Formats: sequence, C-alpha cells, structure tokens
Amino acid sequence: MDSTRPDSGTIAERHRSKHREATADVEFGAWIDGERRTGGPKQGIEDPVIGESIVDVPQSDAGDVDDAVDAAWDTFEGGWEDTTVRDRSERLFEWAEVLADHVEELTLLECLDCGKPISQARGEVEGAIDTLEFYASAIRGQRGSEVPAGEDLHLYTKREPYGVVGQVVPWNYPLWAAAWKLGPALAAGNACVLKPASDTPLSTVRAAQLSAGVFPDGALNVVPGSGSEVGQAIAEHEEIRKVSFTGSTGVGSGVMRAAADRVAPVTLELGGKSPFIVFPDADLDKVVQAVADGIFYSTGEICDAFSRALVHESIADEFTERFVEAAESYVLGDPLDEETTMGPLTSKSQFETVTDYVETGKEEANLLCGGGRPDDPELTDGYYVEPTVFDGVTNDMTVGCEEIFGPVQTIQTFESYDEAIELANDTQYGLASGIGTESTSLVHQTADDLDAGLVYVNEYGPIMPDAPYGGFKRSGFGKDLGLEALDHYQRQKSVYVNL
Ligand code: TAP
Repeated sequence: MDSTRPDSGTIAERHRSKHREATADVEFGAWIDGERRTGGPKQGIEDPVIGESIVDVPQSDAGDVDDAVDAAWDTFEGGWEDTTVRDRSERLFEWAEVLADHVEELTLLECLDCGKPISQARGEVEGAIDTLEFYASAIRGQRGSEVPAGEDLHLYTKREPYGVVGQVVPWNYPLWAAAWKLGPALAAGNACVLKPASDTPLSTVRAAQLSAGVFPDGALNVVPGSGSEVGQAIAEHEEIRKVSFTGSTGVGSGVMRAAADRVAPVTLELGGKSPFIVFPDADLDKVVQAVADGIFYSTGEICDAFSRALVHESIADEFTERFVEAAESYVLGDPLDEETTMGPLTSKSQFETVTDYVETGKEEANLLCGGGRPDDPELTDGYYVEPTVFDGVTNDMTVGCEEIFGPVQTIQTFESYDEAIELANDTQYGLASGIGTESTSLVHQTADDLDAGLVYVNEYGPIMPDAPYGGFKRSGFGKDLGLEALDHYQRQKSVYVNL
C-alpha cells in the first residue's frame, strides 16, 4: 500500500493550518429566516485525519426547528408559493452560480470534515451544483394536463407545492445529498427545513449562508443538531407536510412511523448491500476496476457500494487475484493531497463499527488483504482502515449480509445464472446492483431479474441528476433525483370546471 506525504510539515500541522484557513471568515450555526444563529451549546466537528476538532458549531434544538418551521410558513404564505417557475428557476441558477464561485472553499470544508480525498470532495461539490442547475432547468419544463371530459366540462390537473418540507441527510456526501433534496423542493415552490448530519454540517451550513439574498429569507433553513432531538423534531413536526430522509434503515422506519401519525408523505433513501455479478464473459480489464471503485470510493461509505462481488467460478481465481491487486493499489494518505485515493472513515464511531466487522469477518471468512490500519505512522491518529477483501463468504455470514459501510469487499462464487440471481436478491436491501458482461441480452435479462433500484453495467456510477435514484425493499421508497423527485415535492390537484 502506498501512502502520500504532504510537501512540508506533518499531516497534523498541515491540517491545523487548513482548519484555520477554512473557518477564518465563517461563523457556523443554524441558518434560520436568513440569519445565522450562534447561541446554544457547541459541538466540535472532528477532522477524521488527525482526530482533532476543526471548529465548534452551535447546535440547534427542537425550539430552533419550531422557529425554522414558522419562518418557512411565513415565507411560503407570504409570497413564495405564488412565485413563478421562471422566478424560482432563476434563483436556483443564481445559488448554483454563487456556490460555483466558492467551489474550492466548499471542497476544503468537505475534505476536512469527511476525510474525503480532495478530488472526490470537489467532484461532489460540483455534483451538488449540477443538481441545483438540473432542477432550475427541469421546473421550467413541467406541465399539468388537460383531460378530455366532455363538452360541458373542462377538466385539468395542476401541481402544487406541499408548503413546508423537512429533510434529514447523512454524513457520507453531505452537500451533494443536501442538494438532492433542496434542489427539487425549492424548484417546486416549497420552503425547506434541512438537518445535516451532526458530524458533517460545515459545507451545508456554509452553502446556506451563501444563499443569502438569493431566496427570500425563510425559504431555506438549515438546523445542525443531533438526530435524536433535531431530526426527531422534524420527523414529528405537525406543520411539516412532507419528510425526505436519507440514512439508515432503522432510523428511516422510525421517521416513517412519526410521519404516519399525521399522514405526512415520506421519501426514504436507506441502506444497501449491493451485489455485482461478474459473468464468465466479463471484460475483467473494465470490471475489476468498476467493482473496486464501487466499494472503495469514499472509503466504502456509500449507500450503493458494491459490497458483494458474485463471480462465476470459471473466472473466480483470475478475478480475485486482480481484485486484490486493485485493492492494494489505493493510495491511503492525506486527503488534502491530490494523489490520495482513499481517506479515513468519517468518524471514530464509524471506525469502530467497521473495525468490528473486519474482526468478525476474520473469524467467519478468509481474509485476502487488508484487515487492519495502514502501517504509516503519520496515519495512526486518523480513522484509516486498509482496503479489505474476504473470500469464502456466504450470505448467512455477518459480513455477507450486513451493511458494513466501509472499505470491505466480500467475494462469493456461483455456478449458474439462477444461482447468481438468487444470491444477489437474497438480501433485505435493494438499492444498487451491478453486472459485468459483454452480452447485451444478458444485460437486459439480468437487469429485469435484479431486485434493486439501480443497475450499473461494467461500471460504477456516475450518479446523474437526470435519472431517479433510490432503492427497493428495505432500501426505501420514493426517489431522489430525476423528474420523479420533483413529483415527490408536489401535490397534484384535479380541477373539474362546469361553467
Ligand atoms: P443515520 O444514523 O440513520 O443518520 C442519518 C441522519 O438521520 C443523520 O442526520 C442523523 O443525525 C439523523 N437521525 C438520527 N436519528 C434520528 C431520528 N431519531 N430522527 C430523525 N433523524 C435522525 O444514518 P448514518 O449512519 O448517519 O448513515 C449511514 C446510512 O445511511 C447507511 O445505512 C447508508 O446506506 C444510508 N445512506 C443511504 C443513502 C441512499 S441514497 N440510499 C445515501 C447515503 C446514506 P445525526 O447525524 O445526529 O446522527
């Protein structure tokens, strides 16, 4: 395993200096009704590379959620609901432009806060901007419909925003995930109250501040705070008319129960344990890297990670050998270094969770590579875990069926098509799946048979705002992204007119 070194000083020195640079001109805190809130208890936001706080962020509470909801309704009823699509589109484009002017600042915050390699952090910030631009365009093309209903009747349908919507996002791609929710919700004319994950609020809070003057005060509110208080308050709030949640299946089902009490619709993007089926005719030059990127991108902290490679037995030896080589080629190092391809896990608790899974895997299966922390003494304060690969795995093992959310790959073999599909679908989840083959007919047959909301063929990603993104089964329902997400932020009304 290679590791990278900063040009000068230790990693800790370089990071402390970057903490000062990234936070010098910004006061973090809730963004409510177009103003910063800086009171209340503070939480240190940890840099997972050196285990030290980047900055203290004032934490919102349930009272702040009430204030944000009140401000959002005032704005919605005070004129936001009557804005034209052209107006909202132009404002979203304007916000995207402001964020584009601050790409490097937001990238640095994301990199420091999550430990993401800087090139990945930049790509995700750019992805967030692209998402806002997509919805700024898409809303201009939306139409209602006219229904032929007879001579005396004019029957048409129209779409309306819900009013105030609540949104809760996780820590693995903070700003990008926030844009997936804010873009369609604002484009559709809702006012938003969004909670970032308590470990990673910095980029989203900063992006909200950068919306000052773009949207009317109160249209976009961000409340950083704990899930148990702020997230729960959003899920339960009587005046929040729709909730969109991304996170774990356990918390997501609780959000759904809370929203059910007031019959508020929810969108849930939840966990995954996604298979990638490698058929005998697969081009391993493409597929090995696709599966590796699918599990090692973002240190495996991705909901659609290809965490289960299902490989035809005739090519299993070659695939496994090449996959281990690919795993060992990731460069663990300082995420600030452009050469680094894998950073640490995002938090200490995540490090402990993943390390526990790795230890369980060593008892259950056969460790092929990784399985510990990198040797580099400069990385020992960070939450680094080596790319880890197990074979001899079965679906009933803990590492074969539970979402690890770290850089841990399992390899299983299959003999027949039916066995591959059975293994792939034998999971409570259904977010993503992958196929490695050069056969067009096999692609279509397998895409039909896989019980998952996303199918990638011979590649991992890219995620485009143009297409709906979301899972089946316990991976959730409703969609982020695509025109479908706009639908989820709108109510449809049928109007019967007999004049
Ligand atoms: P969670 O623990 O579920 O946290 C997600 C968000 O929910 C965080 O903002 C969290 O706040 C908040 N939260 C915690 N308890 C809450 C409650 N009682 N009510 C309302 N909100 C609450 O998930 P995680 O461990 O951070 O994220 C990893 C999980 O998210 C994985 O399962 C992953 O697959 C899934 N994920 C799915 C997708 C898609 S698109 N399907 C994308 C990314 C991640 P705190 O930060 O304060 O805990």
